Amino acid sequence: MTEKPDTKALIEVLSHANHVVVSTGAGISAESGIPTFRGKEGLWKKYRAEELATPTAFAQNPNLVWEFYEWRRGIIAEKEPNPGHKVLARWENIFPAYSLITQNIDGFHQKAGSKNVLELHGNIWKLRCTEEGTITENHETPLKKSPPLCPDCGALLRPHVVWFGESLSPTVLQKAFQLSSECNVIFVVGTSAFVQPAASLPLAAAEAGAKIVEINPDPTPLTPYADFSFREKAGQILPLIDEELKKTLRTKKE
Ligand code: BV8
Repeated sequence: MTEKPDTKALIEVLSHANHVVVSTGAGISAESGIPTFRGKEGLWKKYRAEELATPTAFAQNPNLVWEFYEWRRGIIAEKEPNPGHKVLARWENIFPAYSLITQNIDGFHQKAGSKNVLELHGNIWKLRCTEEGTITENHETPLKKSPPLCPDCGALLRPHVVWFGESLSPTVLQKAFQLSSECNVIFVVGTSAFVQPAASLPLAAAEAGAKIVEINPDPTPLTPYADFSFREKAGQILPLIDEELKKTLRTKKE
């Protein structure tokens, strides 16, 4: 049985932190009603996501891959960010330096008010021309035409997301590792910590001396490395941590 993390000690660390990084996965959006990948009703179950979220699947059957993304766009369009997203948006203004990195493509951190979000795997509301590489925003649910075609050259448009077997943008990846190696604390929220290279960010942070705070109802491969590991739902524990932090920062100001 893992002992309960010492929230007081965490608040003490946070109240002296110069740079806090938060790295999120699908679990931060679970309480908004968006299926995770590996959860009980996860995407993995209904679709073999790792077989569909690949360039090969798109080349072989763009209609099926677009059906998968249209289904997800439809769900995301009907849901709202939850209290966990909102706390992470508020934290943008309370630490001397703060960075939010996400594996998610749902855009919910931005919808909750976060201004600076480093999207490792792209965004489901962006489409990219498979010929010219031009990127456009499109929020139609359902799409007027599926699969969508480029208005300029007529080529297929694809979701502007990073598929399995595709490399992440080098600039985004370099930035993510730089932020992780500069921070004092890294929160890792709602990720099964399997998918690389995102799963390596907290280890890079720890190597540079940062404390790791994990928030996940289930243990993950990261749990043994975490300095604080909350077996909680993000939408519940983040508001509690935020309340304690507010009290401490208020007393510090007085
Ligand atoms: C790359 C966008 C270089 C698309 C995603 C062997 C062969 C080939 C490749 C590899 C290999 N080994 C490793 C790799 C690399 C591969 C990989 O990691 N594979 C995995 C399966 C092992 N990675 C890549 O391919 C990456 N590119 O490495 O380039 C390269 C190039 C060629 C060949 C080799 C290497 C690209 C990876 C990006 C893929 N795109 N998303 C889309 O979304 O459709 S990944 C996608 O899945 C997500 O973005 C996310 O990253 C990942 C899912 O993970 P999570 O977010 O953690 O979600 P999950 O459901 O798993 O977990 C949710 C967690 O939340 C759970 O722990 C649960 O307990 C918790 N939870 C539930 N409720 C709550 C909660 N937590 C808090 N509160 C709650 N309420």
